[in-house]
Amino acid sequence: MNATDGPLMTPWAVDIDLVTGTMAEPDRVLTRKASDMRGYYRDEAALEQLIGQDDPIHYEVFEKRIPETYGHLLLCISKLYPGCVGDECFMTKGHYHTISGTAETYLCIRGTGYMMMKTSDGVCHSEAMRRHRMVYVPPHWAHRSINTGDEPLISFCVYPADAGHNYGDIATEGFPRRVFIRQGKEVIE
Ligand code: S6P
Ligand code: ZN
Repeated sequence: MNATDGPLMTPWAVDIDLVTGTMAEPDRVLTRKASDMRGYYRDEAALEQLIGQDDPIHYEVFEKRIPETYGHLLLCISKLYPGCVGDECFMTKGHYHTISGTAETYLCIRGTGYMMMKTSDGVCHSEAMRRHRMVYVPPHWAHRSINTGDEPLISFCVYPADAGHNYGDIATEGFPRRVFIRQGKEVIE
């Protein structure tokens, strides 16, 4: 396959505020609320309580419109709000890429937390996320962001445009480790 297949794209640029973590004029905003997260947290009753209160936004993904085809790169801002379900920190659903052999970079712009990663044979690895730290998610690793702080955890992500998202396997398998805040301290178990 040739990366120049298809119509020639005109070069373009986007402004990203590295202090606030805001992308100017995104083409698409994906929003996940507490009610989209059923099945992901340990304390299901606490999640239902949260949904019943005001069903808060867990995270938003701000994207530019880019063809999801070989040769292009997708870029987005991932904004994960602070909070807990029971004592478990807010997190993204997490996914493998559908083309599992594709990597991803996460440059953390703001906030603190973890990138939790796992392979299909159950090996787990986490990397701390904090401002100005870049996490490299290698091919074949499922990945989930977890916010342990009290401000949004914001990252700038770049990955192959044809990678795709496989949520189904993680929805079934889960991750071997979860992150909690207990008595003001992080607990990973
Ligand atoms: C895409 C990249 C991020 C996530 C976003 C939300 O490959 O990893 O943009 O989509 O952080 O997470 P999730 O697991 O719900 O897609
Ligand atoms: Zn990804």
